[in-house]
Amino acid sequence: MNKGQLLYEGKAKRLYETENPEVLFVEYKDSATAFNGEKKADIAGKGNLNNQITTLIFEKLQANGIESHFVKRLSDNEQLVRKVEIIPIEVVTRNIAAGSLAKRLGFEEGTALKRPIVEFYYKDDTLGDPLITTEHIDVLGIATLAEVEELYNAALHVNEVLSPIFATVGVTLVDFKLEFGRDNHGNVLLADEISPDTCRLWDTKTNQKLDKDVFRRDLGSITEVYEIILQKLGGN
Ligand code: U5P
Repeated sequence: MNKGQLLYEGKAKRLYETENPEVLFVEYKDSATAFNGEKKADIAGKGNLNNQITTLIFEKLQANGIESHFVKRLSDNEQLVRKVEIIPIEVVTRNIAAGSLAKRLGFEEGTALKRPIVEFYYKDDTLGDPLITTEHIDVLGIATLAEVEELYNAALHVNEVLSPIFATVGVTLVDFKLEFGRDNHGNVLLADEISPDTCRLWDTKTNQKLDKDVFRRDLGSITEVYEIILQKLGGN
């Protein structure tokens, strides 16, 4: 499968066409960004780590009956995925209060929530990815109500599968962000990546942060902690 024309360059990945109109080539970049792109750095090896971690997670989800756009990993920083049109909603699921939930509602970071919460954010850099309700999504025509329900249920299902996978290797899945897309037939499919860039992962015993908060908050080397996650998930 050859890399064709560059279709899209995001903060962490580049997407290329292939000769197959249903399949795209994804290249993971060695860049880290936070706070809507205000903080940026090039971090050697990060693309490789996220490509490997995302691969392992999508494979584990598939083994548990959750399909995604993932087709296969091709190299250190490249993978093939099914082509979808991304729905501009970030679906965030939370088990423990942290990040913007702690900040916005005054929860103490680390407070266990009595049940998982699913939130929707409108993916729009100029608006700063605001929290958005089901009604906003419907009225703005971003997705149908049936699709919103599908995203909600899919997010909880992913949480049910991933939380115990992380728990058995001593990691707490605090929260995570998912993205979905529509394929050529209009089916909604889990897409993008699932990695320490898009999840909060805490060492269950020590509460050490093993995710992008290490970069956001200048807590040390992110490649060191991403490497720990990769090892724990069975990578090498
Ligand atoms: N998140 C992303 N991308 C974003 C915003 C948030 O992946 O643009 C992830 C964070 O890494 C965290 C979760 O795991 O969504 C909730 O983030 P926050 O709303 O607490 O900042």
